[in-house]
Amino acid sequence: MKMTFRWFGSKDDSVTLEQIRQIPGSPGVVGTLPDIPAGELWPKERIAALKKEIHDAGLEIEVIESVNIHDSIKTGEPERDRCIDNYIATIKTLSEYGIKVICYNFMPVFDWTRTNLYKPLGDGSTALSYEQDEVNKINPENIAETIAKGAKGYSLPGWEPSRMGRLKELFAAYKNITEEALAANLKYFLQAVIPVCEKYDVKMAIHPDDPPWGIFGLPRIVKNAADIERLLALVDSPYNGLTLCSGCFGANPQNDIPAMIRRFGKRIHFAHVRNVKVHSPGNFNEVSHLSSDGSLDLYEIMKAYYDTGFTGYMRPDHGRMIWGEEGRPGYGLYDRALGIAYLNGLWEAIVKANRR
Ligand code: DNO
Repeated sequence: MKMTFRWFGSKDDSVTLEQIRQIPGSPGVVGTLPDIPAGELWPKERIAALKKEIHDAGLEIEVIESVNIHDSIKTGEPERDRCIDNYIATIKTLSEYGIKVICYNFMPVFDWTRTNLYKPLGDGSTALSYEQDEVNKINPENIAETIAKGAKGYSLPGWEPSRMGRLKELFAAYKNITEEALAANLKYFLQAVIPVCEKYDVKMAIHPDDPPWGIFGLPRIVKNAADIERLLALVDSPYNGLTLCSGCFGANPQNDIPAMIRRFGKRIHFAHVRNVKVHSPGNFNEVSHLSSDGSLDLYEIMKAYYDTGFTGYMRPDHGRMIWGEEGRPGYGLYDRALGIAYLNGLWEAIVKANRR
């Protein structure tokens, strides 16, 4: 297991590389170039500069989260071929700079969605939360403005800025896209990129839909074990793999995370490990990583990774805002650093217990 920490770049992140380096174990960096719109080529100089900056700080980068997928690829419009060509060229360049895993998602229009970015948890900390009733009240075409109002100058942390001004147009484009059509479009994309990934040794790791159920009437195809089974079969190569996000899948209590890790272990290239507290169907909030704070048993999750011989990349995931920190919701320094320390502690104990 290789521990990592997500970083959005010096312009877009309140956390510095120097701070990341001081986290116990100096985790690897999961980087990105957030200003490059989906569908465009990642210029070689930008990738080189990102790698140099991280290296100069004494850290490594082997994972990108994300190279986003243009909507024409998801909807199957003619523009997709140009976007796929750019994606392929980007994979090749990333491989030249030592990138081993690319995390991406195939969610229509919105990446992860929450209804409150600052829900008070009662101990003075805040965390991201989701209430289905609130989502049901939202007109999705105005959702960017609705949610941004509560976001203190950040747009919703995971969203792709280039899509936010085009919501009406995007909803229209997905009007007739069923889950089957979306899966067929994913297959078209994977059939084009996976041979390149095999040649250049870069693994694709799809992120689940967050939350793992349909929202705003849009199709979603990465919600549960049955969906994973289907997507891994679209192109049956180890390079067509998963980002298994425990907190995301775990928002639906029917998703048994340790069982999913054991079942799909060999195809999991990137593990996002965090906890979540589910209150009732469709309602949850994020919590610290500690098992007793949420609905998931992080020991059982780490044990499942150990038992399957996991050698991929792992990172703590969304943290609460604690100790007065201000930053990108879910992506502050303190609670994610506590998360790493806890995950490393669980891992060390499991490794040593199994040696005896
Ligand atoms: C949420 C993240 C996601 C993820 C993308 C991958 O915190 O895990 O936004 O980066 O879905 O494309």
